[in-house]
Amino acid sequence: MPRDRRHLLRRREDLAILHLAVLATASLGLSIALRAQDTGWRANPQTVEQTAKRQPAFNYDEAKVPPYTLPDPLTMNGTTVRTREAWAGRRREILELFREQVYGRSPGRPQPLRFETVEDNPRAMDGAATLKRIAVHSQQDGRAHRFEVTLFLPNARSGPVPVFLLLNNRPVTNTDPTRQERSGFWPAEQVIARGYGIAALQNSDLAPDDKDRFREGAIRLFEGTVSGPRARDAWGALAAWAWGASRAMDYFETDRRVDATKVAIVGHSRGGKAALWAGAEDERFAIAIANESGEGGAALSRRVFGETLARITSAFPHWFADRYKDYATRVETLPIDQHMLLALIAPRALYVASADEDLWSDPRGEFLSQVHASPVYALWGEPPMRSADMPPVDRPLVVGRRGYHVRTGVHNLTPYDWDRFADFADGQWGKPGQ
Ligand code: GTR
Repeated sequence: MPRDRRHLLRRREDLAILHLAVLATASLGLSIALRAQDTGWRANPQTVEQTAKRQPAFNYDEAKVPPYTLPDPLTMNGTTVRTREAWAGRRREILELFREQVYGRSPGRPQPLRFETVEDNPRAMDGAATLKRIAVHSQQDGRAHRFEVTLFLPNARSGPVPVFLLLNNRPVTNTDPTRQERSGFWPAEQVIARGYGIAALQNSDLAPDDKDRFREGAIRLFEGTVSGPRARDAWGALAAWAWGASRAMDYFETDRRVDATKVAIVGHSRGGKAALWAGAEDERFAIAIANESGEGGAALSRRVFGETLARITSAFPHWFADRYKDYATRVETLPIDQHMLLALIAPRALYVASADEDLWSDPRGEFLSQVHASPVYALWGEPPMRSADMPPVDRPLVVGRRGYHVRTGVHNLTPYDWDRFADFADGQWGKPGQ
């Protein structure tokens, strides 16, 4: 790796801000320097104090983040990739590393795969939307698996429409197709009013979120059993949820009312981790959106702040390939870090979101993944996100095909977040017409 590049990757984000401040002091005077320093997000000291008190075993002090060196997404075996063509090969290697070491290897599309329309109601939401409930039937070696996709399409638009697909990790009532229950977690009316389709699948239908039962869905379909030893790179629950997203995409490709070239995969927290993996594995997703995805999602693993690899692999071993836990106490030996997961989305659009009080997910670490994925996006002439660009709360930042915001409040997926996702999609695809 060239020296200047290593230096860039090693330098700490606060140093970058300091650097900016020093430059500004030299050229423009102290007041601007102070302003430059003040603009970006900083955790509220009270939140830091309270969080640290609640979880004394974890680091919440920015000053105590030890220096770390990230692997360079563009460099492999001493060779640095400089073109999009060469990136295709490097991308395959990185994808392989994530399969082997982190999320496990997913099977592809099952044969046969069949879609059944369980409900088709053109007068849903008081006539504002068409509701479709689709059962996705998979078969493998005489075994069968079924899950449902709930899809609302805006009646105000004709022709194929772009769709947001949520991997729902919360109770199924959050995505109630009858709309008797409504939830800010999946504000379907709001998204329909913006001219987009909105869909959801229930993660637990693909893999129950339980370390003893996670094989009882799509994994059993392929492996034929829910017990006994497995390969160390066998797929975990996150990959099974992402696999479900790809099967929903298989359906979208058959529905003339859906523009399958404009599907955004969305997830919150553990669902956000899975959404990123779905976006990495399946290049048909045009936008990937990870809300407060934290450790194992957008947050850099080597940055010791909030949740750690050791904690996540012991609390949720079923989310990952078994091999991932080998890095619990030696995260610096991982051949990848999460900025490289984000880089796998390139050149497609990518939105990362954090919440001000959700320090467990490490907002700055989530933003820095975007920063360090920049050299890969640059292969398409995309402008960089720089560490000094971290915006303050509630001030979304959009740089070319990438976006980021840190919202006021706690760990959750909210109507505010959805409105920003729709803004971002408007910017990428143009505002939906009628
Ligand atoms: C936490 C977990 C996080 C995040 C979160 C969630 O307990 O440590 O990584 O996934 O759950 O999904 O809400």
